Amino acid sequence: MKQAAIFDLDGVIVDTARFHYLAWKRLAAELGFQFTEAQNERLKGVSRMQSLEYLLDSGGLQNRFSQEEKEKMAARKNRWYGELIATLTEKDLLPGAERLLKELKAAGVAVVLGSASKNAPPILKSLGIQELFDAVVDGNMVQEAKPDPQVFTLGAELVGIPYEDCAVFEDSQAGIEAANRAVMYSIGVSRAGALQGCKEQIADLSLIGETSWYQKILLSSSEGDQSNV
Ligand code: B16
Ligand code: MG
Repeated sequence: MKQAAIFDLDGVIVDTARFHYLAWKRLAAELGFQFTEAQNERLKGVSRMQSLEYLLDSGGLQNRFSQEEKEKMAARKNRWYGELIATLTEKDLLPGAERLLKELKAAGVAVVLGSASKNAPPILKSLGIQELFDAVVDGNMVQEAKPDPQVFTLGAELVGIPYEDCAVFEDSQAGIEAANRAVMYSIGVSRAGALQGCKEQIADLSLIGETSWYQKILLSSSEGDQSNV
């Protein structure tokens, strides 16, 4: 394998962002303030504890709680989130995700997961797509959260591909920054507005054919197959 495609999970392969939002909103309501979808954008891609800091900040409650209290709040949010993700099935895969993963595998591109989520393993299981990944990096395996590039660089190392031969698919600004810091090719996947600094952006993975990355990697690999016939 000469290339790797590293996929973020929440917001790229599956729409769990709405579940994160519902669970954080419920915590905000308990704490006595409203939390909007626009405020939730800042939480995408960042770790659970950093998300909690942003949430408390948006409610004007920063520096009010001890570490122990914050850990209890994050655990409560994660319990609610866990109840929501338990309902996921393969029907919740985002458009084009499964097809692209299979196509890449067939073309000999290493397929890697690079997610900040500590819940990634049960989510992949519910979606029934674990076997499509050559390597999985999740929030349990890294010390530094996005925008630190560790989640992506570890993924590249696990499949033995140089960073410059990796493309990263990401829906969050923190993730695009992490990919760029690793000097990987960053492809934004979002319909929620422009992601700053990505090399290309598509609304969802079903539109991958519009990217020059796809033309270069997948079309050239299938032309190679033809010439070998
Ligand atoms: P958890 P990704 C990220 O997943 C989410 O985008 C982010 O909103 C969440 O806070 C983070 O995982 C941690 O998730 O609480 O499940 O460990 O987008 O990197 O796949
Ligand atoms: Mg994401």
